Amino acid sequence: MTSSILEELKAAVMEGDSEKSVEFAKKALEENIPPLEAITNGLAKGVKAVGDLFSQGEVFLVELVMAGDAMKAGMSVLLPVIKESKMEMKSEGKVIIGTVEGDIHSIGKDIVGTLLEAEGFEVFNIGEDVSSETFVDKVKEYKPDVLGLSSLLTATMPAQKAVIEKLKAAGLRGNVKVIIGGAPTTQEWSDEIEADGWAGDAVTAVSLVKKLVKN
Ligand code: B12
Repeated sequence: MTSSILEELKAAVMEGDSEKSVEFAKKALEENIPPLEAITNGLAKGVKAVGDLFSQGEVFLVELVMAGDAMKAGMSVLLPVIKESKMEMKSEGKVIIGTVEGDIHSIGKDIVGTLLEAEGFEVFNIGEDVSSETFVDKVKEYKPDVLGLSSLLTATMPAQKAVIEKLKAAGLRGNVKVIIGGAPTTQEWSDEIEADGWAGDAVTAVSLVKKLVKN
Protein backbone atom coordinates (compact mmCIF):
# COMPACT_ATOMS: atom_id res chain seq x y z
CA MET A 1 0.00 0.00 0.00
CA THR A 2 2.75 2.41 1.03
CA SER A 3 4.73 1.85 -2.14
CA SER A 4 1.70 2.31 -4.39
CA ILE A 5 0.83 5.63 -2.71
CA LEU A 6 4.44 6.77 -3.14
CA GLU A 7 4.27 5.74 -6.81
CA GLU A 8 1.01 7.68 -7.23
CA LEU A 9 2.59 10.77 -5.66
CA LYS A 10 5.53 10.50 -8.05
CA ALA A 11 3.13 9.99 -10.98
CA ALA A 12 0.96 12.95 -9.92
CA VAL A 13 3.98 15.27 -10.09
CA MET A 14 5.19 13.79 -13.37
CA GLU A 15 1.72 14.29 -14.86
CA GLY A 16 1.60 17.83 -13.43
CA ASP A 17 -1.66 16.91 -11.73
CA SER A 18 -2.03 19.09 -8.63
CA GLU A 19 -5.42 17.63 -7.64
CA LYS A 20 -4.07 14.10 -7.69
CA SER A 21 -1.01 15.25 -5.75
CA VAL A 22 -3.23 16.67 -2.98
CA GLU A 23 -5.45 13.57 -3.03
CA PHE A 24 -2.56 11.15 -2.59
CA ALA A 25 -0.79 13.37 -0.06
CA LYS A 26 -3.97 13.09 2.05
CA LYS A 27 -4.08 9.33 1.42
CA ALA A 28 -0.46 9.05 2.55
CA LEU A 29 -1.38 10.72 5.85
CA GLU A 30 -4.43 8.45 6.25
CA GLU A 31 -2.16 5.44 5.77
CA ASN A 32 0.30 6.82 8.34
CA ILE A 33 3.11 7.22 5.84
CA PRO A 34 5.56 9.68 7.45
CA PRO A 35 5.09 13.01 5.59
CA LEU A 36 8.82 13.42 4.99
CA GLU A 37 8.89 10.00 3.33
CA ALA A 38 5.92 10.97 1.15
CA ILE A 39 7.85 14.06 0.05
CA THR A 40 11.24 12.41 -0.40
CA ASN A 41 10.23 9.05 -1.87
CA GLY A 42 7.09 10.25 -3.64
CA LEU A 43 6.79 13.89 -4.75
CA ALA A 44 10.52 14.66 -5.01
CA LYS A 45 11.16 11.56 -7.14
CA GLY A 46 8.56 12.85 -9.60
CA VAL A 47 10.00 16.35 -9.80
CA LYS A 48 13.53 14.99 -10.24
CA ALA A 49 12.35 12.69 -13.05
CA VAL A 50 10.71 15.63 -14.85
CA GLY A 51 13.90 17.68 -14.36
CA ASP A 52 15.91 14.91 -16.02
CA LEU A 53 13.46 14.72 -18.94
CA PHE A 54 13.64 18.51 -19.26
CA SER A 55 17.43 18.48 -19.44
CA GLN A 56 17.24 15.79 -22.14
CA GLY A 57 14.85 18.00 -24.10
CA GLU A 58 12.05 15.47 -23.74
CA VAL A 59 9.57 17.73 -21.97
CA PHE A 60 8.86 21.44 -22.32
CA LEU A 61 9.08 24.24 -19.77
CA VAL A 62 5.31 24.20 -19.31
CA GLU A 63 5.57 20.61 -18.03
CA LEU A 64 8.36 21.62 -15.65
CA VAL A 65 6.15 24.41 -14.32
CA MET A 66 3.21 22.03 -13.89
CA ALA A 67 5.41 19.48 -12.11
CA GLY A 68 6.66 22.20 -9.74
CA ASP A 69 3.09 23.29 -9.03
CA ALA A 70 1.96 19.71 -8.39
CA MET A 71 4.91 19.20 -6.02
CA LYS A 72 3.98 22.36 -4.13
CA ALA A 73 0.31 21.31 -3.98
CA GLY A 74 1.23 18.00 -2.32
CA MET A 75 3.67 19.74 -0.01
CA SER A 76 0.93 22.12 1.15
CA VAL A 77 -0.78 19.08 2.68
CA LEU A 78 2.36 17.44 4.09
CA LEU A 79 4.57 20.28 5.36
CA PRO A 80 2.10 21.62 7.99
CA VAL A 81 1.88 18.12 9.47
CA ILE A 82 5.68 17.90 9.77
CA LYS A 83 5.75 21.31 11.39
CA GLU A 84 3.05 20.53 13.95
CA SER A 85 4.18 17.02 14.76
CA LYS A 86 7.49 17.96 16.31
CA MET A 87 7.13 21.63 17.14
CA GLU A 88 8.90 22.30 20.44
CA MET A 89 8.34 25.32 22.63
CA LYS A 90 11.92 26.39 23.22
CA SER A 91 13.88 27.91 20.37
CA GLU A 92 16.99 26.02 19.36
CA GLY A 93 18.26 29.08 17.51
CA LYS A 94 17.38 31.44 14.71
CA VAL A 95 17.77 30.65 11.03
CA ILE A 96 17.18 32.78 7.95
CA ILE A 97 16.73 30.87 4.71
CA GLY A 98 16.19 32.12 1.18
CA THR A 99 16.93 31.49 -2.48
CA VAL A 100 19.54 33.77 -4.00
CA GLU A 101 19.06 36.54 -6.55
CA GLY A 102 17.95 35.48 -10.04
CA ASP A 103 16.65 32.12 -8.83
CA ILE A 104 12.99 31.36 -8.18
CA HIS A 105 13.28 27.70 -7.11
CA SER A 106 11.56 27.44 -3.74
CA ILE A 107 10.73 23.79 -3.08
CA GLY A 108 14.02 22.56 -1.60
CA LYS A 109 14.58 25.47 0.74
CA ASP A 110 10.96 25.33 1.92
CA ILE A 111 11.49 21.69 2.93
CA VAL A 112 14.73 22.59 4.75
CA GLY A 113 12.98 25.50 6.51
CA THR A 114 10.05 23.37 7.61
CA LEU A 115 12.24 20.58 8.99
CA LEU A 116 14.23 23.14 10.95
CA GLU A 117 11.01 24.58 12.36
CA ALA A 118 9.89 21.09 13.29
CA GLU A 119 13.16 20.70 15.21
CA GLY A 120 12.43 23.84 17.22
CA PHE A 121 14.36 26.49 15.31
CA GLU A 122 12.87 29.90 14.69
CA VAL A 123 12.94 30.14 10.91
CA PHE A 124 12.61 33.24 8.78
CA ASN A 125 11.95 32.02 5.24
CA ILE A 126 12.54 35.19 3.25
CA GLY A 127 11.56 33.78 -0.13
CA GLU A 128 13.16 33.54 -3.54
CA ASP A 129 15.15 35.83 -5.82
CA VAL A 130 16.51 37.57 -2.73
CA SER A 131 19.22 40.15 -3.41
CA SER A 132 22.54 40.07 -1.52
CA GLU A 133 21.65 43.43 0.02
CA THR A 134 18.38 42.05 1.37
CA PHE A 135 20.16 39.03 2.91
CA VAL A 136 22.56 41.42 4.67
CA ASP A 137 19.69 43.66 5.84
CA LYS A 138 17.80 40.66 7.20
CA VAL A 139 20.90 39.43 9.06
CA LYS A 140 21.13 42.88 10.66
CA GLU A 141 17.43 42.82 11.52
CA TYR A 142 16.95 39.25 12.81
CA LYS A 143 20.47 38.49 14.09
CA PRO A 144 20.23 34.79 13.17
CA ASP A 145 22.63 32.07 14.27
CA VAL A 146 22.59 30.60 10.78
CA LEU A 147 21.91 31.95 7.29
CA GLY A 148 20.93 29.40 4.61
CA LEU A 149 21.40 30.22 0.92
CA SER A 150 19.71 28.07 -1.70
CA SER A 151 20.65 28.01 -5.38
CA LEU A 152 19.30 25.62 -8.02
CA LEU A 153 20.93 27.13 -11.07
CA THR A 154 24.59 26.98 -11.97
CA ALA A 155 24.19 30.60 -13.08
CA THR A 156 23.04 31.76 -9.64
CA MET A 157 25.68 29.96 -7.55
CA PRO A 158 27.96 33.05 -7.69
CA ALA A 159 25.21 34.93 -5.84
CA GLN A 160 25.91 32.71 -2.80
CA LYS A 161 29.48 33.94 -2.88
CA ALA A 162 28.29 37.53 -3.31
CA VAL A 163 26.21 37.31 -0.11
CA ILE A 164 29.23 36.07 1.86
CA GLU A 165 31.38 38.87 0.45
CA LYS A 166 28.71 41.45 1.33
CA LEU A 167 28.47 40.10 4.88
CA LYS A 168 32.25 40.45 5.19
CA ALA A 169 32.14 44.01 3.85
CA ALA A 170 29.41 44.88 6.36
CA GLY A 171 31.51 43.45 9.22
CA LEU A 172 28.85 40.81 9.94
CA ARG A 173 30.54 37.63 8.76
CA GLY A 174 31.74 36.71 12.26
CA ASN A 175 28.21 36.99 13.67
CA VAL A 176 26.49 34.38 11.55
CA LYS A 177 27.21 30.88 10.22
CA VAL A 178 26.45 30.64 6.51
CA ILE A 179 25.33 27.37 4.98
CA ILE A 180 24.56 26.66 1.36
CA GLY A 181 22.60 24.10 -0.62
CA GLY A 182 20.68 23.34 -3.80
CA ALA A 183 21.17 20.68 -6.47
CA PRO A 184 24.22 22.08 -8.33
CA THR A 185 26.14 23.06 -5.17
CA THR A 186 28.84 20.91 -3.55
CA GLN A 187 31.07 20.76 -0.48
CA GLU A 188 33.93 21.94 -2.70
CA TRP A 189 31.97 25.04 -3.72
CA SER A 190 31.14 25.66 -0.07
CA ASP A 191 34.86 25.49 0.83
CA GLU A 192 35.78 27.72 -2.09
CA ILE A 193 33.41 30.52 -1.11
CA GLU A 194 34.23 30.07 2.61
CA ALA A 195 30.76 29.09 3.70
CA ASP A 196 30.47 27.27 7.04
CA GLY A 197 28.80 24.21 5.59
CA TRP A 198 26.90 22.50 2.81
CA ALA A 199 24.17 19.87 2.85
CA GLY A 200 22.75 17.85 -0.01
CA ASP A 201 19.36 17.20 1.57
CA ALA A 202 17.05 18.57 4.23
CA VAL A 203 17.78 15.96 6.91
CA THR A 204 21.54 16.55 6.64
CA ALA A 205 20.86 20.30 6.66
CA VAL A 206 19.17 19.97 10.06
CA SER A 207 22.14 18.03 11.52
CA LEU A 208 24.50 20.64 10.09
CA VAL A 209 22.57 23.53 11.63
CA LYS A 210 22.43 21.75 15.00
CA LYS A 211 26.18 21.18 14.90
CA LEU A 212 26.93 24.80 13.96
CA VAL A 213 24.63 26.24 16.62
CA LYS A 214 26.19 23.99 19.29
CA ASN A 215 29.68 25.21 18.42
C1 B12 B 1 10.66 22.26 -10.22
C2 B12 B 1 11.72 22.93 -11.05
C3 B12 B 1 11.46 24.20 -11.55
C4 B12 B 1 10.21 24.98 -11.17
C5 B12 B 1 10.43 25.59 -9.76
C6 B12 B 1 9.15 25.67 -8.96
C7 B12 B 1 9.43 26.13 -7.55
N1 B12 B 1 8.50 26.88 -7.00
O1 B12 B 1 10.46 25.85 -6.94
C8 B12 B 1 10.16 26.05 -12.31
C9 B12 B 1 9.31 25.51 -13.43
C10 B12 B 1 9.64 27.43 -11.91
C11 B12 B 1 11.61 26.06 -12.78
C12 B12 B 1 12.15 27.08 -13.53
C13 B12 B 1 13.41 27.02 -14.11
N2 B12 B 1 14.27 26.00 -14.07
CO1 B12 B 1 14.05 24.51 -12.88
N3 B12 B 1 13.87 22.84 -12.11
C14 B12 B 1 12.97 22.26 -11.33
C15 B12 B 1 13.38 20.82 -10.96
C16 B12 B 1 12.62 19.87 -11.88
C17 B12 B 1 13.14 20.40 -9.53
C18 B12 B 1 13.75 21.29 -8.44
C19 B12 B 1 13.20 20.82 -7.11
O2 B12 B 1 12.27 21.40 -6.58
N4 B12 B 1 13.71 19.68 -6.61
C20 B12 B 1 13.20 19.00 -5.42
C21 B12 B 1 13.86 19.53 -4.15
C22 B12 B 1 13.34 18.76 -2.94
O3 B12 B 1 15.24 19.30 -4.28
P1 B12 B 1 16.32 20.48 -4.17
O4 B12 B 1 15.76 21.74 -4.65
O5 B12 B 1 17.61 20.01 -4.73
O6 B12 B 1 16.49 20.68 -2.59
C23 B12 B 1 17.09 19.73 -1.72
C24 B12 B 1 18.61 19.91 -1.57
O7 B12 B 1 19.23 20.47 -2.70
C25 B12 B 1 18.78 20.69 -0.31
N5 B12 B 1 18.72 22.16 -0.36
C26 B12 B 1 18.03 22.98 -1.17
N6 B12 B 1 18.20 24.25 -0.81
C27 B12 B 1 19.00 24.27 0.26
C28 B12 B 1 19.49 25.32 1.02
C29 B12 B 1 20.35 25.07 2.08
C30 B12 B 1 20.86 26.19 2.88
C31 B12 B 1 20.72 23.73 2.39
C32 B12 B 1 21.67 23.45 3.47
C33 B12 B 1 20.22 22.66 1.62
C34 B12 B 1 19.35 22.93 0.57
O8 B12 B 1 17.71 20.22 0.50
C35 B12 B 1 16.54 20.08 -0.32
C36 B12 B 1 15.62 19.05 0.27
O9 B12 B 1 16.18 17.77 0.34
C37 B12 B 1 14.92 20.86 -11.25
C38 B12 B 1 15.56 19.51 -11.57
C39 B12 B 1 16.38 18.94 -10.44
N7 B12 B 1 16.78 17.70 -10.58
O10 B12 B 1 16.71 19.60 -9.47
C40 B12 B 1 14.98 21.86 -12.39
C41 B12 B 1 16.27 22.69 -12.66
C42 B12 B 1 16.89 23.13 -11.34
N8 B12 B 1 15.78 23.86 -13.39
C43 B12 B 1 16.56 24.18 -14.35
C44 B12 B 1 16.34 25.28 -15.22
C45 B12 B 1 17.32 25.43 -16.36
C46 B12 B 1 15.26 26.16 -15.02
C47 B12 B 1 14.93 27.41 -15.86
C48 B12 B 1 16.13 28.29 -16.23
C49 B12 B 1 14.14 26.94 -17.10
C50 B12 B 1 13.87 28.01 -18.12
N9 B12 B 1 14.39 27.79 -19.30
O11 B12 B 1 13.23 28.98 -17.85
C51 B12 B 1 13.95 28.15 -14.91
C52 B12 B 1 14.71 29.10 -13.97
C53 B12 B 1 13.90 30.21 -13.44
C54 B12 B 1 14.70 30.99 -12.41
N10 B12 B 1 15.12 32.18 -12.74
O12 B12 B 1 14.95 30.50 -11.32
C55 B12 B 1 17.80 23.28 -14.42
C56 B12 B 1 19.05 23.95 -13.85
C57 B12 B 1 20.30 23.61 -14.63
C58 B12 B 1 21.49 24.26 -13.98
N11 B12 B 1 22.35 23.45 -13.35
O13 B12 B 1 21.66 25.44 -14.01
C59 B12 B 1 17.32 22.04 -13.67
C60 B12 B 1 18.43 21.23 -12.98
C61 B12 B 1 16.56 21.13 -14.71
C62 B12 B 1 17.49 20.53 -15.74
N12 B12 B 1 17.96 19.31 -15.51
O14 B12 B 1 17.79 21.17 -16.72
N13 B12 B 1 12.25 24.94 -12.41
